[in-house]
Amino acid sequence: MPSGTKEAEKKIEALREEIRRHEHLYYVLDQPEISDPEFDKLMQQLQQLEAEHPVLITPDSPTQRVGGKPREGFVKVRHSSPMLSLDNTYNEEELRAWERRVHELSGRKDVDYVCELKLDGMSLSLGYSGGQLERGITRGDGTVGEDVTLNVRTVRSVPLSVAKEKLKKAGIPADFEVRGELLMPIASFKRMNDEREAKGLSVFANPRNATAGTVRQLESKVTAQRRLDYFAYMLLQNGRTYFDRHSKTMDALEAAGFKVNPHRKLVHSMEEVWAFIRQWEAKRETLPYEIDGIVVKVDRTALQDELGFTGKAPRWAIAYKYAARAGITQLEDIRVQVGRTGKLTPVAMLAPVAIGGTTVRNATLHNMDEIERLGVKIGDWVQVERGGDVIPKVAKVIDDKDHPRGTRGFHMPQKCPECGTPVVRTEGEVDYRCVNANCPAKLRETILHFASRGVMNIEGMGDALVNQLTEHGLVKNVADIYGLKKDDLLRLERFADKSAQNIIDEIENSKQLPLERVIFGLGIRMVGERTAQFLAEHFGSMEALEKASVEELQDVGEVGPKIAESIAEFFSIEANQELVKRLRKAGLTMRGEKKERGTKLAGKTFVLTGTLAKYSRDEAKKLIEDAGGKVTGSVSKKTDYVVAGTDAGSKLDKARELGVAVIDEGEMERLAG
Ligand code: 0OX
Repeated sequence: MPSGTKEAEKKIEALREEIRRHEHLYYVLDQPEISDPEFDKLMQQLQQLEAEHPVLITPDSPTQRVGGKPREGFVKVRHSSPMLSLDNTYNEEELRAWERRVHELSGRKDVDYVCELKLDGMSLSLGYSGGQLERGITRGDGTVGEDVTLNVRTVRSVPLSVAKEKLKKAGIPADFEVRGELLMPIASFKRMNDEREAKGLSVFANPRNATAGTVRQLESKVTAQRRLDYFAYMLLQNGRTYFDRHSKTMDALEAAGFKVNPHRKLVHSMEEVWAFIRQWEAKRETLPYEIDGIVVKVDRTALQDELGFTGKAPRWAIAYKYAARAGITQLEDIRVQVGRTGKLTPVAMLAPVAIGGTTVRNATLHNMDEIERLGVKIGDWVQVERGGDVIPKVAKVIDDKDHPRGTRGFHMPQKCPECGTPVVRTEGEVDYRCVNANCPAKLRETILHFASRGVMNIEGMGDALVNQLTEHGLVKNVADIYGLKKDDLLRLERFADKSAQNIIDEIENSKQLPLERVIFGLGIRMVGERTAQFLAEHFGSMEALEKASVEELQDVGEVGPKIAESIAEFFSIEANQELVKRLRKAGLTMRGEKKERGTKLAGKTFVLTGTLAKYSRDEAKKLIEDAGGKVTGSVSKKTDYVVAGTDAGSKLDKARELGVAVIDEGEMERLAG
């Protein structure tokens, strides 16, 4: 080993330990001690050191969570012992019957139980050897599952390795298997669906489906972005339960650094079990993930073994399922709602039905694809579900002799239900949209966006004011904001002289904000903050932007064909042209500094893959774009260069397949000058 390497090795290992500690604090205990940027800095330091000493990279390094995709899909693997599922009970009587059977079969009445939340995800086995994570396997049919190791490694609450001392302290052997529940927290689920929707992709129906879909997709980088979580609840050695009590297993797993659900309780009677069930029925909505019931387990392993199992479920554990928050009702009509971006969402108008304590009158049908998937017609009886704080949705059509089918099919309207402008569906996209900037339904959301902090920054123009302004017809589009007088505001409810003047001042000040803010404020679909900035820099004026053709728009680094079309479409509409004209007249900034980006890479398209040593993704992107190049996400024949760092995945394979030039970051720097 060269001198200095020993030194580096020490430094690297210390850094890894520190990062692992912070990962544990953040992802397992939910008690971070440092900020995200501080954590990122540690990771960057480690990445840098590892890039300088690639021989020192080990698979359990925190930098090695994401790693390409399995070459031949998911391999089938036999479980060490069957992965059992749970029998369900739905009421107190059934639960008592289960207890009676436990008493009868064991010949004793003083049985200890552990109550746990029944997490609504999918069960997953983790194999560790010498303290290192070797394999993640799905349940499959219980006997044979699929090897999803590469994806499981991206789940931050799953330890890639557990230190020997830690295992020893927890009383766990070096070779062991953990079983538990993989799930997607509600917030991750919502964010993912929002992103998919924005991209015109189909949405997942619930977090459980999303979990299964995520762990079974091939690209581990995608799994990493989706933020799954894992709770451990079983510890095995050679397929057998290791500790003599389940409660000990849970404590030991926790001590070893696994995430174990804190909402568990060792109890000594069915009364206590019942109290736990009642308590969580009321509190389930407060959890950041979905549960569908409570699991009750016999605590003593010896007793578990005595009780054994039937078919696929143990006799020593039972699930108590909460009444599904679902109801059956008739679909009276389907109406169409228009959002800020003009997206048309079909909404089910239902005969009122009580679900989990609230009366549900409408539910989302997401989009036309979903309506087709459900095969739903107006007049149908449908099952409506309400999960977490997710909006109610139509889950399925009921089709039996008591529930005759409806007859009226639904079609998306050809004109916007609010303003009559013809509706547009871009090829290859799921959603239909109204593209009229003055559409009243879009108005409220559009004004809020325009006035918000990162945009025109009109402080005080929030929900309450915008509601009043639109209701009174004072603001019919964003240009009307600049015609508002203090008197107009004073006539509104609860408006004092001082606050009215403040708003007028805020409006006046917003005129000074740069061109990119105005472009962003227009709310052109697919034009976010960054794209707006690129457009402003490239065209230098609103006028030039308005006149740009779809081809010219694509000369801008960030802009692909879809965005270009969306922009051109926006400016082709007369109402939008009129709007810009009025904003100009009101004195908003319509010119900006044209920033000449370099031309060394003009017309060249790059794809970045793997981890670069000197640059973050964003930095590399900026370097290329500043030199006039363009960075896209996927490799095609049109790609000029693939910049590959360490751990480059499928994009590298694709580049080789297509004969696209593969370069390293040094070469990238050289090209960019
Ligand atoms: C859950 C959950 C699932 C152990 C033997 C049969 C079922 N969804 O939260 N399964 C189990 O236990 C296995 N426990 C749980 N908490």
